[in-house]
Amino acid sequence: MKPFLMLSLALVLLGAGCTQQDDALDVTTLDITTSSGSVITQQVGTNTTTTTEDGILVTEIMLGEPADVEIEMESGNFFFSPSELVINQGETVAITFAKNAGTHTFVIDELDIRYEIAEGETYYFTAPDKAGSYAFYCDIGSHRQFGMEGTLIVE
Ligand SMILES: [Cu+2]
Repeated sequence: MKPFLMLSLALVLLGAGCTQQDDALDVTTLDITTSSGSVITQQVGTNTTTTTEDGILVTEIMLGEPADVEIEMESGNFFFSPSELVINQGETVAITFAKNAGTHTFVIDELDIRYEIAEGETYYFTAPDKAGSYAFYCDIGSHRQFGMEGTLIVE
C-alpha cells in the first residue's frame, strides 16, 4: 500500500501551490480507493494534511511552508489595503486576508488567480518569473469600478 500512499501525498503536494479552499468547510476531503481495496481519506486544511488509511491515522504533514513574502491584507467596500504590493520574481507569496467586510474576490488575470476572500484565510501563490505590473481586483459586480483594485509589482 505504501506506493499508493506516497503517490497520493505527492499529488497533494503538487496541488499545494494553487490551493483553493472550500469556503463553507475550510477543509477538502478526498477519498481514494486503492487497487487493493483499502480506502485512503485525506483531509486537506489550511496548513495540515491528515491522511487516514482504513480509518487508521497514517501520516500528518504540514503544508503551507513559510512563504518568502507574507502580506496582511484588509479588504472591504470597495478597497484593498495595501493596494500596492511589491515582490521579487519567483517568490512565494502568502496573503492573509486578515480583515474583510462584504463578499469579494482577489483576481489577477495574468496569473490565473481567482480567490474568493474568506476572512482570516491565507492565499498562496508564486510570483511570475517576469518583472512587471499586474492588476489585482475584485470581479464581483461593479466593485472594481468603485475602486476595488490594486497593483502587484514584480521586480
Ligand atoms: Cu468586491
